[in-house]
Amino acid sequence: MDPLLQNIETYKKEIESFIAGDARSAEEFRIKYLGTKGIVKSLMGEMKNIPADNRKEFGRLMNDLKIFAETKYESFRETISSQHQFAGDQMDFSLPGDPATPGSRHPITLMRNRIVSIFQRLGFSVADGPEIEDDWHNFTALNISENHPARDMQDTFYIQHQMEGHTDWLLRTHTSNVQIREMEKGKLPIRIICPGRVYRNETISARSHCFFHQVEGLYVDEHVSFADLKQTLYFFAQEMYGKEIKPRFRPSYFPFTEPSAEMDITCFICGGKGCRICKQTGWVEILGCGMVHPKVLENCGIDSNKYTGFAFGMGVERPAMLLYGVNDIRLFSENDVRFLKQFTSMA
Ligand code: 2NM
Repeated sequence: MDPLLQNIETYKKEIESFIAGDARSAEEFRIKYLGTKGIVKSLMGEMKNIPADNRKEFGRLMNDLKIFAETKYESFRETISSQHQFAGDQMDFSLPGDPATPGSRHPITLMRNRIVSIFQRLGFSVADGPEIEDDWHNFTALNISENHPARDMQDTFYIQHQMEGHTDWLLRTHTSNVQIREMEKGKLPIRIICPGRVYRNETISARSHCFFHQVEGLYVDEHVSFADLKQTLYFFAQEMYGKEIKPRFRPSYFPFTEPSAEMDITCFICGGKGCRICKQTGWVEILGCGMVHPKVLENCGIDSNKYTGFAFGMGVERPAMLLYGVNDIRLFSENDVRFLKQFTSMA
């Protein structure tokens, strides 16, 4: 047999056993056998060297070989495109994309940011401090006496541990420890807003939890007055609850302020007519406040004859429950994404 015909047989066997599992090896196959410089083309070029008698036979075999290779190549393409829908030029750009699943801010974070940003616009800067605190910064410096009920085991979580040479550690019951630490630094004036988590030994229910969030504020300078306090907090309340609200300050008592007051606003649900939220009174309490007690200033090394200050504190959970319509405080700490993702688009 003519060695060229022999060759055709060999290539046919080679093609038969060729395996192309992906687009790249299918393309290698195409270039090797069917390309412009491929085997089929170059064998065709041998036609002129074939004795005239054999040319017809050679031509037939070559045609078979070419069709054989083309069929094989087509079958590779079909298998690959059914296996890899997205491979190379098989990409279908009309298919919908994978949905993006962005996270969302926690409702307590949203409410805290809302409160904090109002005070930032008034020139307050954010300060923070430790949640594990000593007796001095949480109680004593704040003029809270040794026998005050807040110090009771029933109200405060104490920590049984010796650190930094003493054992009177506790979980802070308010963020006032941050204000004490700022005043102790001795740089005046001070205008700070202190958001953070606080702990109280309370029975957990739909309305109260053993940890929750507070925002407290402090302004210390020469000539800071109760009028400054009222105007600052009135501005805050209007930004927070609506321009139409009216404020009211009721005398109150805190060991760390004198005088002390509770601030109410006309109910932002019923406008003061009386409803379930304001318990038919037309008023809702939104925060506690007062002029920093001279003893507290002196405890922090500030001259109370030269400087005065006002301070205030409010919870974050209660306004979050009222404004976002949440009826159980425990939802905030259960981290159920079905609950949390509802706040994606809120302020
Ligand atoms: C409140 C109410 C009134 C307060 C006082 C101080 C400090 F450290 F300056 F003395 N920090 N926070 C304060 C005053 C907190 O929360 C209801």
